[in-house]
Amino acid sequence: MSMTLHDFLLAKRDARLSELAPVLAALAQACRRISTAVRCAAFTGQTGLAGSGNVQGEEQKKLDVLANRLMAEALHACPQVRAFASEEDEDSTPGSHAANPDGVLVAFDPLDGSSNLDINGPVGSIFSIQPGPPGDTVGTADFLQPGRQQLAAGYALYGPATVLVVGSVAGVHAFTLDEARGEFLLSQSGLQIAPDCSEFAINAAYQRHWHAPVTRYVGECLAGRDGPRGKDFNMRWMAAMVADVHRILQRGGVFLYPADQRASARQGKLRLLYEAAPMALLVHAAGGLASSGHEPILDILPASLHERVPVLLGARHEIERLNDYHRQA
Ligand code: P6P
Repeated sequence: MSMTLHDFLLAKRDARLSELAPVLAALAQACRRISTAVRCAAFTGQTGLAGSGNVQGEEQKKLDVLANRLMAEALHACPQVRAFASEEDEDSTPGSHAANPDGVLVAFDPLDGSSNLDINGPVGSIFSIQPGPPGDTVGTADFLQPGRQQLAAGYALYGPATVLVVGSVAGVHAFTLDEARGEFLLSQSGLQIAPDCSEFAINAAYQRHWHAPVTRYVGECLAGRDGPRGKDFNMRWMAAMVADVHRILQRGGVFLYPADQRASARQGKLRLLYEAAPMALLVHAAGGLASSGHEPILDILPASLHERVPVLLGARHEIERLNDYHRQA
C-alpha cells in the first residue's frame, strides 16, 4: 500500500521536509478541505463572486475567500508557523505561536487560477515556507527574502485528482489524495524535468506586446522542423500556473509569463513571493531553471510582499536559450 504523507515525513526520506512535518500537515489538511469545497461548490452556494475585492484589486470569487480562510485557519493554529501572508491580504498575519524561535513563515496563493472555476477547469493552491526572523517579533518585512532561502515549497492541484506536490532543494515528491481515506498517498518521488523539450506554454493573445527575445523564441518554436529549431513544438495554456507547472514536472516543457510592453505587465503578472519563487524552487530541485529573463528568480530580493516578476521556467536548455536571447537584446 502507498506511503502516506505522514509516514513519508516520519521516515525522514527528506530531512528538510521532515523538520517541517507540522506545517506540511497543516497545509495538507487545508488543501484537502479546499479540494472538497471546490468539488462541492455547486451545491453549497460557493459558486460565483463574493462581492468583494482583494489587495490586487481583483474581484474575489466566493471560493477565493473560503480557500483563504481555510489556509489561514490551518496555519494560524499550527505551532510551527510564526506568521503567514496571502495573495488575498495586504499584510501578513501573526500565527498563534508568533514568538516561536524555531517557527517558520508561510506565503501562499490560496486559489490560483480561479477564473477556471466557472468552467470546471484546473485550479490550485501554492505555498512557500521560509525561515523565521531572529528575535521574537515578526511582521510583513520578514517575508521579503530571496527565494533561495526557502526551506520548502509546494502546491496542490485540484484536477481530476487532487495532487499535493512538495519539495526542498533535495527533491520534489507528489502525493495523490485518496478521498475515501482522506489521506495524501505518495505517488511519485524525485520528479525530474528533462533538459530539452518540445512543448511550450504562453498566452499567445499578448504576442503583439512581447519584447523581442520572447517573440524570437516563440517564433522559432512555431517555425517547427523547417525552422531553426529543426523540430515541431506543441503548445498548451491552462490559465492556472499550478496546472502548467505540474505538466512540466510530469512531461517536461517550458512555462512563460514574460514582461511585455503593456503598462500593466512591465514586470509580468505573476507574484514573486507566493507564485514564482515557490515554483522556481520546485523546478530547480527537479533539474530545471527559472528565470526572469535577466536573473534567476531565486536570487531576486523582493521589495514588497506582492511584487510581480516575469517568469520563464522549465527545461534547462530552453531557459538557457531564452536567457541568451535576453542577453543578446
Ligand atoms: P492570463 C491565474 O490568474 C494566473 O495568476 C496564473 O495562475 C496563470 O498562469 C495566469 O494568471 C493566467 O494569466 O493572462 O492568461 O489570464
